[in-house]
Amino acid sequence: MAGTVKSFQVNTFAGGSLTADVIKTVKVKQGDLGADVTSQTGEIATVYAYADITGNITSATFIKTVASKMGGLYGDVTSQTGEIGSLSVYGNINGNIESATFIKKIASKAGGIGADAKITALHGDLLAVSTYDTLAGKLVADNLIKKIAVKAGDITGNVRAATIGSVSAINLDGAILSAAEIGKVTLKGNILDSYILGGYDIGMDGTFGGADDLLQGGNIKSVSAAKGQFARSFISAGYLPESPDTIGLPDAGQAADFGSISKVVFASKDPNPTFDYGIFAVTEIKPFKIGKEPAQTDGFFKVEIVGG
Ligand SMILES: [Ca+2]
Repeated sequence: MAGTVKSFQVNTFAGGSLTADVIKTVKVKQGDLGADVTSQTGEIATVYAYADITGNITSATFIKTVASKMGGLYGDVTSQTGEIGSLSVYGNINGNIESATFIKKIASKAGGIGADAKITALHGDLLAVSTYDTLAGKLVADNLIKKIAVKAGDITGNVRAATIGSVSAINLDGAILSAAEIGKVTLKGNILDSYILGGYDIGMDGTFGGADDLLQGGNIKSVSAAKGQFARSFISAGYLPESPDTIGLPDAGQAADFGSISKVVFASKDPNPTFDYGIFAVTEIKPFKIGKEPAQTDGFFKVEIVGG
C-alpha cells in the first residue's frame, strides 16, 4: 500500500501484513495482532492490540507508541533510523526491540522480559525499563540506561550502557551489569552469581567476550542488598576479576587506570565459597561492614585494591 494509512481499526488481525509509506494508527480492538506492520518511508505512530502482538513491527523512521492491553510482545519491534517512544504491554516481552537511536520507555505491567529478548538503543539512551516479573534478557544502550525497575522478580540477564542510573529488583541472580558509571543498585534479596562491573564493558552484544569487550576505568556509587547474601559475585571497578565465567577473556585479572566503589551494603556472604569472589577496585573501596564486622578479605572472599 502506497501513501499513508491514517487509521486502521479491526477487531482481529491474525496474519498477513500491513505495509505503507507511513502508518498513523493500527488498532486491534479484540484479539491478537499477528500481522507484520511495516512503514517504508516514514514513521509508525501508534500500534495497539488488545491481546498479544506476534507480528513484527518495522518502521523506516521512528515508532511513537506500541501497546498491548492484555497481552505480551512476541514479535520484533524495529525503528530503522529514528527512536522508539513508548512500548508497554501487559504480559511478557519475548521479542527483540531495536532502536536506531534512543528508546524512552519499555514497560511490562504483569510480566517480565524473556531470556531470548534483546532490547537495544543503538545510538542513544534507554531511559526507563519497568517490569513486574523477572528480567532475563539483554538490555543494551550506546549511552545512558537511566532506570531499571523490576517490581517482583529478579534480574537474571545482562545490562550494558555507558552509564547506568538506577537498578532495582528482588535478586540479582546470574546477572551482569556493565557500565563505566554505575549509580544506585538496590536489591530486596540477594546478589548471587552476578557481576557488577564499573568500567569493564561487555559491549553491545550484551555478553562476555567478542571484539566489543573493553577494559576501562569506572565508578560504582552504591550497591545495596541490605537483607541479602552476597555469593559467587563480583562488584568491581576498573578491573575484570578472574572467575569461572571470565577465564579466557584477554582482560581477566587486568586493571585499568582508575576505579572506585563508594558504597556497598549486604547482610551476609557465601558460607561455602569454592572460588575467589568479592569487591575489587583500582583506586578506592569505601570501608563497609557485613553485619557488625568491617568487610575485609577472608579466605575466598576478597576486598581488594588491585593493579597500580
Ligand atoms: Ca561482548
